[in-house]
Amino acid sequence: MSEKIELDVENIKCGGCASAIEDGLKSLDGIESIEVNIENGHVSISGDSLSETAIREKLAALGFPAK
Ligand SMILES: [Cu+2]
Repeated sequence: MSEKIELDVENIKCGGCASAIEDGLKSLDGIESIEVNIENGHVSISGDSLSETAIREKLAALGFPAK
């Protein structure tokens, strides 16, 4: 079943940050789409059987920890 995870993420400053997040998260299981708002650091992730823990760990490893 499709689900959505919404996170507020630190350190997002430009399109390069958004691309790094999109590329990094795409490798995780179940991810269908990722939307990054550069203005406010909001990240919306849609997919199936998402693991918020795995997503948070990946974001932290990329240098963009979720609040
Ligand atoms: Cu950037």
